[in-house]
Amino acid sequence: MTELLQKIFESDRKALAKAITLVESTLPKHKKEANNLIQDLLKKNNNASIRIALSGTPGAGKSTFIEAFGSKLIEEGNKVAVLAIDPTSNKTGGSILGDKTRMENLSRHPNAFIRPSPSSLNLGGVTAKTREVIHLCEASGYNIIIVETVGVGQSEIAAFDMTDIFCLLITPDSGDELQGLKKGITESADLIIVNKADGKLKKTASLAVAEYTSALRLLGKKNNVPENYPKATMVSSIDGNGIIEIKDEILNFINLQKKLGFFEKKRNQQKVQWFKEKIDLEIYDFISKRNNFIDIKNELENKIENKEISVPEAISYFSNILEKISNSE
Ligand SMILES: Nc1nc2c(ncn2[C@@H]2O[C@H](COP(=O)(O)OP(=O)(O)O)[C@@H](O)[C@H]2O)c(=O)[nH]1
Ligand SMILES: [Mg+2]
Repeated sequence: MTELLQKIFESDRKALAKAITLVESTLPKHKKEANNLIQDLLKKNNNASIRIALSGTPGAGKSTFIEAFGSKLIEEGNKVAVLAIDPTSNKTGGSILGDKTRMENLSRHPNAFIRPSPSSLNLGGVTAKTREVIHLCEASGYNIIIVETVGVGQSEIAAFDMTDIFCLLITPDSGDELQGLKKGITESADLIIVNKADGKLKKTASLAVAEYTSALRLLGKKNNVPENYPKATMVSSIDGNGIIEIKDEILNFINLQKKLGFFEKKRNQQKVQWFKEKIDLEIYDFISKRNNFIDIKNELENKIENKEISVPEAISYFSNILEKISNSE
């Protein structure tokens, strides 16, 4: 075992941060080192972790919820890691600052680890690395991993693909999500959490829970999910009402998943997914570096933009190049 890995197992925060930097590096040398590290780590680590996805539109209260929920979990002796997949985070650079203040207790607590999304990578890259970061955190003793994501398309699916339970956080008056649910868009949710159930919004929140509950019933039973799930419930992240119930709900869901064999099954499928993502990136990298494909592609893109060439013309130009190469091989 390398010294770095030893330190990770000893819950050394600096070692964990260093390993994450290594995993996120795009240098070929680092990629190899990172893969070896994860390979060794998986041989030793037997941390029984829970991986929770928390999705929601900006302003739904994700950070506030994580602060309350994470603090509760830590109080009970857990170690909590919060990782973000947010493809928009490089545009809204300010949000990390906001998060630090909204997660004041958590961001200072020795048993919490908060890692914002790496902003310089494309989404595929972010997700492939987040999986590895999850393993690093688990080896470092974090037994509850929260993957936070903004509730939009690809990143939501990515979070779903690397966690054991998918929680959708919404505000009481967000009719959009209800429409989405009816259309099956938000059907990946195992738990719908109506946040801000306090003050003036409390009544609206309980109405929303009732609406979501009946919408979920209409959707019918989901495959590979226990009886009575997905479920809708409510919380106030500010006054803390409902936090314990949500924690129990999540643990109950995980226990049932384990009993039914779905937990193991899902994690195994996620391993295959991890491999596929990684290899697809490798293949793309390998191919695009050969024969200056990237240069040719960029040149064609420019020509299309300048109306010098039509899209089908550009496609056929590129196909011809590929054909010539494969004929000469
Ligand atoms: N009344 C009320 N406001 C909340 C609650 N949770 C979050 N908020 C507020 O909603 C706003 C957005 O919260 P934030 O956690 O930053 O949302 P995020 O963008 O999803 O991370 C902030 O002004 C919070 O104070 C809650 O349970 N009740
Ligand atoms: Mg936030």
